[in-house]
Amino acid sequence: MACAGRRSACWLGLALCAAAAASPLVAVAAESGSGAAGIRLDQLGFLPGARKLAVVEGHGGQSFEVLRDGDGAVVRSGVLTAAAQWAPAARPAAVADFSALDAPGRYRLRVQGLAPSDPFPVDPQAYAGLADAALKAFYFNRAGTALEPRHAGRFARAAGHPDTKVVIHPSAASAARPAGTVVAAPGGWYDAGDYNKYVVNSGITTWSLLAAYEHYPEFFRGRDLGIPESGDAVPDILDEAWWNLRWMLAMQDPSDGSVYHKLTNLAFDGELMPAQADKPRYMVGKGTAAALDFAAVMAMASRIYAGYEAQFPGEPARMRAAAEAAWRWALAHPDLAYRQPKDVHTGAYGDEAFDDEFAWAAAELYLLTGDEEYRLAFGRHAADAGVPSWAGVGSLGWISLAQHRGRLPAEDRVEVEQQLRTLAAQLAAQWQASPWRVAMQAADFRWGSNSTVLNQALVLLQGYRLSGERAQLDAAQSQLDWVLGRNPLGVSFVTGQGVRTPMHVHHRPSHADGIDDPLPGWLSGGPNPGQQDAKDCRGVAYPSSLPALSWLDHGCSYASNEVAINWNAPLVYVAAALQVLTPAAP
Ligand code: 9MR
Repeated sequence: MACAGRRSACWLGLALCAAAAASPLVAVAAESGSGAAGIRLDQLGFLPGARKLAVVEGHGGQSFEVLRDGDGAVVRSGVLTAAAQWAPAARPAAVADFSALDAPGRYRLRVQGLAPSDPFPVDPQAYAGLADAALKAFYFNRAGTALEPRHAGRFARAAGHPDTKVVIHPSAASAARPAGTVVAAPGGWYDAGDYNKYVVNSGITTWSLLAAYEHYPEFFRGRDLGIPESGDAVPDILDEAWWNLRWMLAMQDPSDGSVYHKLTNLAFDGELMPAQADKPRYMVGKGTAAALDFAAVMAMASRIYAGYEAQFPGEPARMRAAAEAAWRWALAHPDLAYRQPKDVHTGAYGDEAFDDEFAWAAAELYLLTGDEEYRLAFGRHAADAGVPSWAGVGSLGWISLAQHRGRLPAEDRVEVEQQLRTLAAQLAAQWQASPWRVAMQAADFRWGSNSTVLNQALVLLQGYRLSGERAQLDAAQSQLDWVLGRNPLGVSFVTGQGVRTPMHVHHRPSHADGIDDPLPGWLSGGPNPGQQDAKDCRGVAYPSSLPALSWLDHGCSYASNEVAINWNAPLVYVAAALQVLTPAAP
């Protein structure tokens, strides 16, 4: 991936500009990396009934106090757990539990010998604004449309990437559409910090948003995101998802049901605004993963938008037909991996194993059609549930089946519940055993680690919904806490949400718009000791190579500080789910 410093002044001389570009945040990280003591907690605070934990790092204290912000009155006190070493950050950590604090207000934590914590609220709507912002971020990544001031405010911009003249690349040619054919596939979301559009990653992303709606419809029905469709008869989350679904439909070759792998440039765009980035665009590759992810999403969307037939006339049927055609194509091409052509240098999203995609698509098609063929296919392809990722989508099928378990034969219902409950129990045990109270293990810190944190939470929430076991809800809360500041860097990883937030995400419009603040509501990828961007970040040192500290708030750092739609989608899910599921009282 191409990389550049965030500001144009940094574009040419990363080594020279490193010191100037290092935000206060990097200074905080470096200090933390050297073993600074401190109190880390969720910078957006807590719902009154939530489990409320903070972590005290690198300190021998035994007790803590909760102060009311403002007059400093001590409203609670408690005992810290014994400090224990946590390998991913190699620092001792002790836990403060102040769950009984349930009166709405603003507070700080105090431990003798340390600076008081950031102020934090206890608020019955603690995560509603977060869910809105994380969803609005998708609007900010809409391709092929101008963002108007009344929806985008100071982030308004001209349209780019119309994608009305997309060239079929030789890797995607068919008899009906030979290489060089020009087709249209406008709309959709830019994938991430780059301006390309990838079907595989759109798959899990769109599922996560549609699942959020399907699981918590009341929460989403009432919300006004300030997008162009706000105020119509459709929940904004479904309007936003439709922006991408309409594009995805155009990614299918109508002659045979196959699906293009991606719509991209040959190489990544420079650090330009969309309207300035006008390189030719291509349909690149076809494959089993794209076809099955497409089939799964279209089947799910057909089921959900059937409730809005009046607003989307004919679309549920069109999506069903598209899903079935893609499924049939995949049956005939069950093992076609995407291979990056030599002249193409954009993201690969390559996958070699397709049982999980088959299982997911079969689950969604079964729920849509009730056809035994799909139930049997699910049984043939499904493996034990795991934490979802763009390459590992089998659990999305388990979760959709669980949502509709009342319609399943009894023995299937038992199996579906058991799969998700077993995985959630395992994650809750990891959470309980961790000195940081987070389910993440050292090996989980890879590219996009913050999305792993949130997808673990998403699974924990399924366990809680099925079993009512409070520890699973508490563990999910802790995972969100991690992303919002209860981590060894003391950073809330969501732009604009919290006290110390990323300022230099790898995101082209955030670089190129000339506005200091990044686009709001975006989750930074998170600590990644792989540091695959080191060659593009010359002169800008990561603060640490430890798994949980290996993060760099610099525009060069696509491996730790990019944003991506598949990382934001579980943030929307988890924020909404905790807002809905957390009991009113502790
Ligand atoms: O999220 C992807 C990560 O799992 C891979 O390790 C990485 C390298 O292949 O690519 C990530 O996806 C990127 C995609 O290829 C292009 N758009 C930006 C994505 C996030 O960095």
